[in-house]
Amino acid sequence: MTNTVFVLNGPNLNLLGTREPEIYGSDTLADIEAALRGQAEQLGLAIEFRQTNHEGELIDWLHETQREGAKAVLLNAAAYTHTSIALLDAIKAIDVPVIEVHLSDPTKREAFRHTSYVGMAAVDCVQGLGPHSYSVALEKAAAL
Ligand code: CA2
Repeated sequence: MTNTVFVLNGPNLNLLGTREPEIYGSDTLADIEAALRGQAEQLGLAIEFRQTNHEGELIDWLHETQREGAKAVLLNAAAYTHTSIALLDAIKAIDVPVIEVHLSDPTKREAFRHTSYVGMAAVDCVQGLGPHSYSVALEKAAAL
């Protein structure tokens, strides 16, 4: 196993910081990445930080984490969280532990966000803390 933690971000998160700050805060994804890199250095971890708007690419990347022997995955699958059985199957198909991450708390929002397919296979979940969700999730990954 390597000391690399993959941080995988799903659709529309490239637009973070541009809209709905009352829900998601005003940090951009680049801000979150920078903070996480600093924290990872302290923890002796390497970070592979990515974002895609494509479901299949998230699945390819999950498979890649297995080939690369990643320590863990932090996964904010965004809306695919609530729709993608393919993502659920991909998480179940790898041995790498996946921690589900959300900026907001989907369980306190619309009913269609209450189902998480990612959560059915993830080892843990951190949500509702804004960008700090990523930081708490990285601490949890370090402790795995
Ligand atoms: O709270 C989260 O992190 C979510 O994963 C964010 C997703 C949403 O579908 C999930 O239910 C919860 C939405 C990501 C879209 O992010 C944007 C933020 C600001 C501006 C545009 C997109």
